[in-house]
Amino acid sequence: MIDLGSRVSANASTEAEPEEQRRGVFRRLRESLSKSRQALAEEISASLFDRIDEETWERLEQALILADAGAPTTAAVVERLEHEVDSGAVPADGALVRDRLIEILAEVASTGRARIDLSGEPAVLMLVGVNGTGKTTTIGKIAWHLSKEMGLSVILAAADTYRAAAAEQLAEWAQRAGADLIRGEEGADPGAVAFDAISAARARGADVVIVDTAGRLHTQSNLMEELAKVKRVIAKQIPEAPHETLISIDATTGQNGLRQAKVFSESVDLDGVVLTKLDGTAKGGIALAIASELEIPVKLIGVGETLEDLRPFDPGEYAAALLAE
Ligand SMILES: Nc1nc2c(ncn2[C@@H]2O[C@H](COP(=O)(O)OP(=O)(O)O)[C@@H](O)[C@H]2O)c(=O)[nH]1
Ligand SMILES: [Mg+2]
Repeated sequence: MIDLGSRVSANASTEAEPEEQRRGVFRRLRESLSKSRQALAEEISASLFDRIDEETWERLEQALILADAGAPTTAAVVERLEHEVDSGAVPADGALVRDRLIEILAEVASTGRARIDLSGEPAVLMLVGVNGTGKTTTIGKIAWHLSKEMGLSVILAAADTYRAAAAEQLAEWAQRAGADLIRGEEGADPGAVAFDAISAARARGADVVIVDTAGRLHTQSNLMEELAKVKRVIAKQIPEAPHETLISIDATTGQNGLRQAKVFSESVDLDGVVLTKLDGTAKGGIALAIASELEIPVKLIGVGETLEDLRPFDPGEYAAALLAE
């Protein structure tokens, strides 16, 4: 069960995930991160921390760079660990140094605001991001979870009105997820579609509206203006909305994804990142770069193409899945 936010946990049974289920989830996360694990393991071998010298830190640095953790984040992590070992704060024992590395990575990957806010009535979520990064798929997964697992009523808004295929694709996900769909004519004003979806949600007493948006227009500035406008239209109906503006970042693009997040965050306030396609990449370290360089929390991760392949991002679980033996 994904805990997407306060309303969900208030409605849902308060029992914690049974230990067995938790282990199963962790095993699957490890499997989805297997390419990143392998890439890291080539440098960070079982014996890397057994004898600690200059080469140890160089290899660790190399490993994190290859995993796309980014230069500033890598330098900070390595410096910190090296300092802790040199000063004796962490004993120079292979297993202990590795455990401490996992802790540091988990810290770097956390930003402290990871939950999805579903307290709005309706709660309005908006997905932005470059074409092909996984917006529509993620919306389908979130809708399915909210609707089928949490019993919430969900309306999807097809505000990517530039391609007829975009609305079609969202319609398919809506059907699978048991959500309603609001769409416009091809070329309709995206803001108007979002507006209609929120009106419909209010009229029907729906719990959540999720707005899909275009990922490409003639120019980047056109797209950014357009997204800012959709947000303004939404805010006219509900001043605090959208309650969550999430950017989807394709983990396989590594540092490129980081640049995309920077560009989008200059025009639209971002509340979080959905890091997709973690299942197919050796660049899983990008979560570290996003969290530490952008200070935008990674809230959800996509680990496959089916409805169930969405998980909340748990920094501790993630760091352990990447590096624990
Ligand atoms: N392996 C994998 N594929 C994904 C994931 N999320 C999305 N995809 C695939 O990425 C492609 C583009 O996704 P789409 O939702 O259409 O992207 P959009 O253009 O941003 O709406 C599709 O083929 C999806 O199946 C994921 O977490 N893992
Ligand atoms: Mg799409």
